[in-house]
Amino acid sequence: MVRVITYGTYDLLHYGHINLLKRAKALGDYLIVALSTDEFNKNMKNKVCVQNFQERKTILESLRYVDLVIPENNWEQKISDIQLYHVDIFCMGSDWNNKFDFLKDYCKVIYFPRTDGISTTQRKGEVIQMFKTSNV
Ligand code: C2G
Repeated sequence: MVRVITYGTYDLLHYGHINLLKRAKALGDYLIVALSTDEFNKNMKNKVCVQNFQERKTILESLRYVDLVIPENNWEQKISDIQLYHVDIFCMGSDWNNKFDFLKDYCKVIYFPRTDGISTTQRKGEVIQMFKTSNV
């Protein structure tokens, strides 16, 4: 069984996220997503999520591509995660190109081209704009 892991916030899930998860799962048989906790997002990633950890976890667990969701609490847990879950392949989108090459000592490292034209930040802006221009 080839085990794959990837990390992220996955707030306001969109097709860029799905493209990543689909390709990640296609690398092997079992996909683990290490999902950034609310504390990690707030304190270390300077991200404020629309959806809390439990909501984002529930959504990811419902996807056909995802087999297990674990918490991402800090930047330093990747090596221990890879060892603990016997991971064969680590993958991320290309906005993280080369940032995790140090993991090559522990497993295969793959960066997928990021999906253009979509981001959670863009989605937030679109919703704000909608409310500004409509009279809802
Ligand atoms: N992604 C993508 N295309 C997009 C948007 C995101 O391929 N248009 C990918 C990212 O490259 C990442 C994953 O989807 O691999 C999740 O994206 P985010 O939720 O933005 O994750 P991020 O904040 O980059 O957290 O330790 C690593 C961090 O937790 C990664």
